[in-house]
Amino acid sequence: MKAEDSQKLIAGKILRGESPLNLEMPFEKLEGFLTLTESFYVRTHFPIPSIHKDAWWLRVEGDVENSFAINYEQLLELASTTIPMTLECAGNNRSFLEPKVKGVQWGLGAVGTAEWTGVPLSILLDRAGMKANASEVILEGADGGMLEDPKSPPGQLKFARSIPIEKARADVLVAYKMNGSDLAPQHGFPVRAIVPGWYAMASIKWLQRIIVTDQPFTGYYQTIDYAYWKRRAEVAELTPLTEMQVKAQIAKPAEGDVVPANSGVRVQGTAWTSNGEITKVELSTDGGSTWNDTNLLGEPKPNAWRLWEFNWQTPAAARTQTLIARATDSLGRTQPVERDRDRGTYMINHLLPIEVEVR
Ligand SMILES: Nc1nc2c(c(=O)[nH]1)N[C@H]1C(S)=C(S)[C@@H](COP(=O)(O)O)O[C@H]1N2
Ligand SMILES: [Mo]
Repeated sequence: MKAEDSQKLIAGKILRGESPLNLEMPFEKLEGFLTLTESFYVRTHFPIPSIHKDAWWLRVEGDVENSFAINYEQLLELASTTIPMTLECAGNNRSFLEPKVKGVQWGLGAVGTAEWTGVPLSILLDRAGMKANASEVILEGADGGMLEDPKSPPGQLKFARSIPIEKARADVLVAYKMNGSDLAPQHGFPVRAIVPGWYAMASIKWLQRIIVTDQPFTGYYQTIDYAYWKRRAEVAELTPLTEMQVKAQIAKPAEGDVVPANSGVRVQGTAWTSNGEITKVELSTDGGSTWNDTNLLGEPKPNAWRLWEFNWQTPAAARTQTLIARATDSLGRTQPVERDRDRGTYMINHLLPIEVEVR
């Protein structure tokens, strides 16, 4: 794979699309455990809705005893919690797929970690009182429009996704702060969902409606887009994407970088998984022939990435070296060597070699 030379930068981020707006963090700019809001990738499907917080209401409805609406001021009065959490777009790393596939051509930077502050969704669900048959919660954003995809519904469509009741009650946040400040418009102002451990399409921005239901939700972004082929008795079924897959990424050095020969070079990156923690990140500097354990930094935090580093003693002679990182988690899961094509254009976590010039 080759570094792209002609990347257009907007305020330090790689422009992947103007309308809808898609911006990627150059991953070699990794700042530390937390990603600054101004560096954080942006993924939108429709124009960013402009919502005044005084005019915003969140409705909780469907299979509940008491449907209600809550405004911004009232939401901020409820008990809140703050957690660091990694958001990764399900299409992160797509530009490395061979053969090429459709979709935003993300490199390494459609991922970031921020501190999110919000009200546990369970508090709102308890207030509404879910009926006994409730099985899922649909989260709907205020953004929408018409799509050209012949498989999309004709007319207006809103961005919406569902999560099972157990997950909704467990750790989902109705968030109004990112890294200690009000959400920025592009990140979902005034309020977004934060669904820990799941690919970021579930973390609905510009949240305006929570619909409790006893039926599996089969909306466009649930079953046609953001779905993959899962085999049951060898029959492929379109299955909504859910949890992030275990992955390590190398931030520094970056693809094509020149590093000094016969020197100590610090290789740095991040690794994450869902539902467990990262227990090991290995690094190969010889294209996968031999592997070294790297140092995991800091403490593990649920559903947030872990920084790692390795002090690489570079060879004395000038040559191209291939670096590969490989993460393993506490559930014994590790990254596949080969791409599973049933995953379509999503869930890209097979091993990704990068080439570095030793000079
Ligand atoms: N309402 C709404 N929510 C959304 C989206 C969207 O287009 N509309 N995009 C989703 C996708 S695919 C991703 S990767 C994340 C991106 O969040 P960010 O822009 O804050 O990084 O938001 C998710 N939530
Ligand atoms: Mo995404």
